[in-house]
Amino acid sequence: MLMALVMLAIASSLAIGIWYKNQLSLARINNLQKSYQAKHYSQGMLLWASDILREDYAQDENQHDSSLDAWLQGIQGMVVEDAVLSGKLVGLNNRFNVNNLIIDGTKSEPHVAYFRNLLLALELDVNLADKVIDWMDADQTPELNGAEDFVYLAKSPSYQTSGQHFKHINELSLLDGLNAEDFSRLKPYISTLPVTNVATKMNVNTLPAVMLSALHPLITNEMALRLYQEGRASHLTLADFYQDSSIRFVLNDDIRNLIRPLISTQTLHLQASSLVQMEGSRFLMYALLQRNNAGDARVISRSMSPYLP
Ligand SMILES: [Ca+2]
Ligand SMILES: [Ca+2]
Repeated sequence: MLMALVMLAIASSLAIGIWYKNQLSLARINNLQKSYQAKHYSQGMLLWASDILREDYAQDENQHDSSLDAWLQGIQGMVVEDAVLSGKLVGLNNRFNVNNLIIDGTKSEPHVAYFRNLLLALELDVNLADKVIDWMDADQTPELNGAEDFVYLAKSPSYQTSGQHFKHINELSLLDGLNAEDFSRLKPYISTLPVTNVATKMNVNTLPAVMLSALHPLITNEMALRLYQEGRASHLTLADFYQDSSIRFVLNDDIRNLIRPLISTQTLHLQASSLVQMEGSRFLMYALLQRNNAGDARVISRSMSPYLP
């Protein structure tokens, strides 16, 4: 009798074990199916984004972008077969791309000058520019106020410079002399977009006033605020920007040529985010898009976390 009871107990625990295992693999398959489906929806939304961006330039003979553009509205809560989809596009050319400081292996002087002005305007240590350059340049010769490996190797724990462009904005927190408070002050104004032999440009229509004033010491805070137009600036071309009444008589041709390589009236880099909601699961995905002059966007990279903080 006792033996029979023990056998029954073993058999039923085995049965429960098998049933549990089956349930687990069913749940796993279900999850896998869902994430596969979510990926497809997210790719669909990227196609939608690239259509919208192409259409945006097709309908605009000046092919310019501002904070008033329709593509900024995104889509919210679109119901499809088995999911609810939301998608959003955010322009990234409203920040200074620190990777522009080294173009094609060489220091880019207009960008170095701009970054120094920006640091000054933000009341941050201007020597940081040299440290950013040393972090990226291939040599071990420090800039005047820079820091190469010997500075970082002396720290505890020790580490080294990367000798290449920044991959993520948080990498800057490793820079010598940049404390957490200063880094959080700088963070909203910079990006780490990939560059090869061509610098990325800042869209003057989407730059905050402090970044406009950093373009040149002759642009005062008052002028920058008028240029900014409370975020509604929408200059069609750079010529149009230079003709703005607030700076027209201040910037001569030499100054205009000096800052021309830094700026444009286009937003060519964007972050696309997609949220797919399916029976209690949420899938949030991000992609970095680069647009060509015809407005066509291609995906440079994908990520499960946002490109910008
Ligand atoms: Ca270096
Ligand atoms: Ca160096």
